[in-house]
Amino acid sequence: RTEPQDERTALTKEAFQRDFFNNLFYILGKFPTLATKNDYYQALAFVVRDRMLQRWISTAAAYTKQGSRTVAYFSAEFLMGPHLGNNLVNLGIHDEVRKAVTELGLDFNELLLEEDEPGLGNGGLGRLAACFIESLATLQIPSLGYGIRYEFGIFHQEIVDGWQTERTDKWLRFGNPWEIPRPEWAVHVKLGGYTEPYRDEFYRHRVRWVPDRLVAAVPYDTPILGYHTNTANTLRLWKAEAPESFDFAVFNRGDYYGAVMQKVSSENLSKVLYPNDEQLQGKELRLSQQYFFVSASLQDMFRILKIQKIPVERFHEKFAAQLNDTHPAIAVAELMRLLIDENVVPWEQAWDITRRTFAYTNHTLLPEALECWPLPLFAKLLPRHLEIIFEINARFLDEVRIRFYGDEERIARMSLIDERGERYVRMAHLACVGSHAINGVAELHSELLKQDVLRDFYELWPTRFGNKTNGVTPRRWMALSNPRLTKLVSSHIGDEWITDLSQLRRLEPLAEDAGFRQQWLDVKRACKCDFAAVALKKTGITIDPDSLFDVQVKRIHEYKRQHLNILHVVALYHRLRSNPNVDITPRTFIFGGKAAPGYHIAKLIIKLITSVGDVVNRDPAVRDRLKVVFLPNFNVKNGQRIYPAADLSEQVSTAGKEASGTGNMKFSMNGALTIGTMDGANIEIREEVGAENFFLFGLTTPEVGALKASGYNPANYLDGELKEVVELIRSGFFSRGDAELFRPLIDGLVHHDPYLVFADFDSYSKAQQQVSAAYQDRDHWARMSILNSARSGKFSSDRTIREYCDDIWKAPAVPIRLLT
Ligand code: 26V
Repeated sequence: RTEPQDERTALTKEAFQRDFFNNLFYILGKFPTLATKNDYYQALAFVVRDRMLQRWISTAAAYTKQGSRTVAYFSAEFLMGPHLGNNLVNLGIHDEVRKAVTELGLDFNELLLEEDEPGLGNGGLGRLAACFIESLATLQIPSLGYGIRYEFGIFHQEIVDGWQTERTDKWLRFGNPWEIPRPEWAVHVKLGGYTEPYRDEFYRHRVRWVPDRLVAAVPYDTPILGYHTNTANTLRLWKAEAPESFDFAVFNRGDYYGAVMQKVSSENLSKVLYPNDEQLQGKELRLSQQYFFVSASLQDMFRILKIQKIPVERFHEKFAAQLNDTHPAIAVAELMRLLIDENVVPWEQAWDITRRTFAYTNHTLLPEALECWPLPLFAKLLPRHLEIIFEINARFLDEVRIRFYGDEERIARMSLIDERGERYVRMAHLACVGSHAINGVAELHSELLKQDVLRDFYELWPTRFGNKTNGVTPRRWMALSNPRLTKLVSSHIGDEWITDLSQLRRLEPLAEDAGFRQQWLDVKRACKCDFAAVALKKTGITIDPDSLFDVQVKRIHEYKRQHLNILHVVALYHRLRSNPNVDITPRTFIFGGKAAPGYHIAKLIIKLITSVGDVVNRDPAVRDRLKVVFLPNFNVKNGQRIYPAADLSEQVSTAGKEASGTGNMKFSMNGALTIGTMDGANIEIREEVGAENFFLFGLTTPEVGALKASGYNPANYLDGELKEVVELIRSGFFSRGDAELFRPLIDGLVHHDPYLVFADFDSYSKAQQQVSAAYQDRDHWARMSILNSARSGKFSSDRTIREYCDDIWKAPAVPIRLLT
């Protein structure tokens, strides 16, 4: 019997209420007087989970029976954000459940906020993975997300005295109702030790890897619902545990305490997510994490082949595996090892299977972000993989040698091993060589990959390169986070836009409808009021919902140029102080984002933002016309409240540095206008919404290159307003007279300015004047805002995933019939 008991799955308000109390009693062991808000949240979560399980089991049964072609999305990060609201939306029971809960006298939104979000990612790359698996489910594509179940996700940021401080993210503290552990499918992952050749029972030459450590990988499964479909796919995250059966005594004869310590250290593997922009090179634990989840996932895929009775030689027909950046690139060597050493597949055939299985997405051009592992470390942790990589490299370089006769420099550049000094394994090269498709994440980025970072590989295999412009899911980023806008839009064009975002185009004629424009502005204002309440609660700062909300939320990084933004804030302040009656558009500058804990300049940028805020917000001469808010702990949950409230989206990276950006898309969908450079997906957003609805500024990528080549000297730009701004900061005006505090930041700009903040300042400042003028004409602004949203259809992750499916994965949809 696969039939569920229908009293646990009925979709009526009465059933929701009854099951809610049953869960409080039977699962949480509480009664209302003692129940906390979190207990109520969990009781509700289990109401919803019960209603997902039939879909989940039906989906798994269909895929197993049909042996469906399956996408395996390999990612070290999945930045899922809270599940409850999204599951309610995708099940189509959001409003009914809200009513049921409200009727019980509980605050529905407050319960949703109780969920500790799984912040298992740093930013764009991890959030992209989350949008992708949601789109895959909505498009009914069989797929598995494979990653790590970090016990501690991205750190929690607090602002103390204007500085960022980090606290550990204890998201599992109260348990996680969305996951089901599957210890019966645990696998062993080997680490360290040595290799030795031997002859098997058929006298064949084989290699044995004798590890010095084993770690158990236990899968924890979370269902990922498609929107209004029966599909519920699986996110499978691995937790590291000490293996039960491993005989440590063999390796630690008599050393009982040593063996116990090894057990403890096994569990460290999935303990914590590394923040990016952190010096990772040489961090053995990070490489261990990568290998841990990749090996566990590939072993899991072999297990699935076996139960579906598919021979290992057909691995690539069953699975398309996507490498989300180079973090899982060791998969190329691991699949080779599993095929050759454990399944006795000959090298040539194993290599063919491997290449047909993998495709690689690059997410950054920043040279410091390209992963390289010191050879000695690699050899110590993964001795067998290093041998396999040497063999892959030898064969690969033979191919290069023949194609580019005599070009030894090219061979050194392309080698999987960097041998210019200390030797390193180059993970991006391993990913390229082991993949049949390679892509960037926006048009410009994909072009720059071909011309720049991966140029040699492009010259060798031009047809393998392509572009897949990023997208975001309209379910979370509109339907869930902006119910007012959703209601307004659906009342005019129906609700098909939620799964076919191009239909938003049907709003275009309504931009000319004065009544609609007023409704549009009313929605925006209501979202701004909501956010103002959040900002007041979290920062104590009162903001005016009628001011222009100018927002920059993203990781803090020099290339993203939050300092360009704050310099402009200081310039406006300076104008106001120099001429108190100057007519300026009232603005609220909202910042949010985390700096990597070891990235000192990024942390100093946060301190500068909060310090400027402290002065500007309190100065009576400003008369509240400018406010600066740094909203602590920017994460998915906060993002859901910020994007709908924004008037202006700051996308101001140095041209050529931001691979794509995805926040830019969330803003535009929700009716914010963009002030931005010709970078990443900004270019494509501008192309879609029209140049007249976008505030462009700054140097282009070729101009950046030319300026740098000609010997950029930032001091040449230090005149006029910029000079006064810099002097004001330097003087200690924003640091209680401490002229030293911001010195590293200011001196860095004046003498080096690697991201051309000064070169772009003037152009930025002029574009900001156009923004201010445009905002005065409310009617015109409303038109532009509507058109931004109406023309954002391209940036649905459904479109992106369709392209991956058609061009790379060749994975057809498999509709699910519910088992009854
Ligand atoms: C990593 C590191 C590590 C060492 C120091 C500097 C550094 C800088 C960045 C990174 C992260 C690289 C991967 C990443 O998150 N890329 C982001 O991917 C998004 C999704 O494709 C894209 O929208 C962002 O533009 C891109 O920065």
